[in-house]
Amino acid sequence: RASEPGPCRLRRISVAGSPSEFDDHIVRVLRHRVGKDERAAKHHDWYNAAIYALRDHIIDDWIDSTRRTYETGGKRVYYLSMEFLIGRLLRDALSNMGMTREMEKALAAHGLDLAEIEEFEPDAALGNGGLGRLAACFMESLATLDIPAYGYGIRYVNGMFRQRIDDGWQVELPETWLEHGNPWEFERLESSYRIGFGGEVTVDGDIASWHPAEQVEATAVDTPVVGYKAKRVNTLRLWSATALDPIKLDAFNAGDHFGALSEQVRADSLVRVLYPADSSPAGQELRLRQEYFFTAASVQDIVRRHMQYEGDIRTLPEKASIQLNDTHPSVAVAELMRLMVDVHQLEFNEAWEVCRKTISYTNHTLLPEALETWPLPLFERLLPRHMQIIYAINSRILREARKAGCDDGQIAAISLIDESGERRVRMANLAFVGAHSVNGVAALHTELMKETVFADLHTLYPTRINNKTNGVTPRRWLQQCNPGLTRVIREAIGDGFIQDAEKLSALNDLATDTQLGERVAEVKRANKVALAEHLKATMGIRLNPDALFDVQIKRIHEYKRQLLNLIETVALYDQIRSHPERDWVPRVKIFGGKAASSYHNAKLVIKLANDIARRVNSDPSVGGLLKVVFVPNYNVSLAEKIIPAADLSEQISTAGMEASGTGNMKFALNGALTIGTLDGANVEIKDKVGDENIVIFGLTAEEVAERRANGYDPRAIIEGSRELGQALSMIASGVFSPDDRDRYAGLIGGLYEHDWFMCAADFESYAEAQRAVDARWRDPAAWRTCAIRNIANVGWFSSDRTIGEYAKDIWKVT
Ligand code: HBZ
Repeated sequence: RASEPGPCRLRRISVAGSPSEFDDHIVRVLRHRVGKDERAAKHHDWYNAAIYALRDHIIDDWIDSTRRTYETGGKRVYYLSMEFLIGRLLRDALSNMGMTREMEKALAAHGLDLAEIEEFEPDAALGNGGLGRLAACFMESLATLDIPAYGYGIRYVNGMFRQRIDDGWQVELPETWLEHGNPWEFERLESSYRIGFGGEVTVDGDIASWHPAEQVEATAVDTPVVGYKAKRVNTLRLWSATALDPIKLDAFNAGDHFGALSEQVRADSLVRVLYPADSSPAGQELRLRQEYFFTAASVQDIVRRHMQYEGDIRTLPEKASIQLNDTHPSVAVAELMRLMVDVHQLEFNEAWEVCRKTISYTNHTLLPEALETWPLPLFERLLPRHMQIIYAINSRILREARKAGCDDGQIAAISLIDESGERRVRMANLAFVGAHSVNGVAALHTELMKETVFADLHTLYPTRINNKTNGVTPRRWLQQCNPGLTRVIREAIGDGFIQDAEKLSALNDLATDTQLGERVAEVKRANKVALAEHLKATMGIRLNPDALFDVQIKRIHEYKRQLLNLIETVALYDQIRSHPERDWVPRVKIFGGKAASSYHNAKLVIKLANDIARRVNSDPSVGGLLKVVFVPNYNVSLAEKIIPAADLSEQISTAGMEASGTGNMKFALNGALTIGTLDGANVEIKDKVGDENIVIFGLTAEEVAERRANGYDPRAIIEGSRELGQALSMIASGVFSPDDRDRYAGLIGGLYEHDWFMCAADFESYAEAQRAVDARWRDPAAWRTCAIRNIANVGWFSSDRTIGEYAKDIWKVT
């Protein structure tokens, strides 16, 4: 049997087993792989030894999983994503391997603390935000559900930038996560492919051939992804780039020392940085090159594997499902067609069938400015053969559309080429037509996809769009980040919920149980103390753990409306100063998030948060009733510390603009109350937890659209609200920026003029909702019941459920 231990297999150490075996293993690894003896080893050496030793165990399961897939000849899922925001892996791998206790004991034998060792691991920040983190949760759930899968992406040498706050301003520093090596990865030199760019296409009879002007080599670097209880270990395959001719010796010998290295420099640049914009495509040639580079390498790898085992490209859809995470890998449609038509000489129509049956596409945004398009001349210069294929696809599609009775307007909207100005290739349309399934990431988002960006394509292909509401892995986002709460839940209802999060619903029967309520509250308080200690140590700020911790952590974007939260914070500050005698609920307002480097208003919002924090935190008249904190360098590891400590989760985007959100799910799972708009997955969270266990405010998506269409006058609203007007004038007049009184004049002026994101329209209802939150807080027993009801009813938002739906409806894998 495939799962039988081979001769080299390590013996799995059970919890009951002797800790010294694993300890011996670590010490051996420390000597022979790290090259240190126990006495000379520094913390970092132990960190490496711990991971290498754990890895040895993982490898056995990894090899078993791979072998099992080959032997059963099952279908594989390929998740193509420009981003995988996996964060740290040690705790996740230990926990899913069931080896946390062994590791703790083994390290303790050397006077080391696992929690301390964990802090040495850099975050693998290979993503911007939700889209990249979703890919990471999906990889974990795929392994947990025992679905054979590969994640394909780019091994960025510099991931998401590190954010430093200098005098309140965001400063971007390079992320150097690979500086001290990466003990998790395996370079696979045998899996490498030549990726071409530019050049020309020749035709011989029916056969076209592309002769690229440049080529680089893509080499696979694999990281194991361990599922819960190590049922399966899948592969995250990230591509690195090297020049075919790293040093051109003739140039070098002729004295051109830089020119000799130019090819390698060009290759390096492909995998050097993650573009740090999460909503407006960079539109630069290097980005298109990155997209093609990783997509082509992945598709070639998939086709090679298929041909090696099946020998017939026409059976590809039976053995492979390729999921495109947004449009960044859309060019897969053209690349797969090119391989089938030009290399495997399939007839175009037959290839098109195979392509569509294999590929599916997930959309993550409706923001029109976020939809990727490429100038046609750039696309054609870089990928001339793909451009021809796209034209060929387009003519097929437009003929179909004509036949179906589409008018000129509809034809123009469906076309893969945007002809409205400078001609551009529409990557979303390419993905849509090249896929058999197009899904949104929350129910509302999916409906809006049908009504807005994809309205005409949806008319032509009415069954293609479907919904797959996002989810998060309960292993990382409950079990690992909140061991205290996990213990309390386990003692109440057993530990089935870790594998089947919907089992959390058993907590409903205990929602009013005083003892459970108190235990949940104790854990929350302990998590708040731990966060307060962390922020004391890292930022020097003192927080009262008995205050309400009110948290908004996510990318900084106008549609997410951190500004609305800040304006309300200022209004509250003003109120507390004016009426210090009232019974205020002490609050800590916690903000965190990065702004795209070129996003001026988002960076200004960060500065505003810091300016407000400085003023409010040093004002003795608020008497500690209000504290404002902007936590620098928000990332996955910080999320793991902050979310378990939150009382209130801010999910306040302008309705219709947040595709789903996934932070909203993590907070609720950890017992926070949500204050939010009817946007993205908030709508479904409300349905699950019930109206009385969430605080909803603001305009609906429909009302937002209606106001935008029929004229919206923010000035009138501002002038009609004393509280809002007062808060805005405090900000605009420089109360928080005495060193530069006009700093926020433009930002606030914009609210009077257009206020696209409707902060003014929603202010009053938001402020009222916040006071309703205060009222709830004053009744601790009711608050605890509400926290338990949230935990009990959001199990559905497990990425296991989401992946189960993809597997059944889209990929047809079991
Ligand atoms: O994807 C997010 C959505 O905003 C959020 O609502 C959703 O929950 C999440 C998962 O479905 N989108 C992103 O995070 N998008 C990006 O990070 C992004 C990155 C590069 C781009 C465009 C978008 O070029």
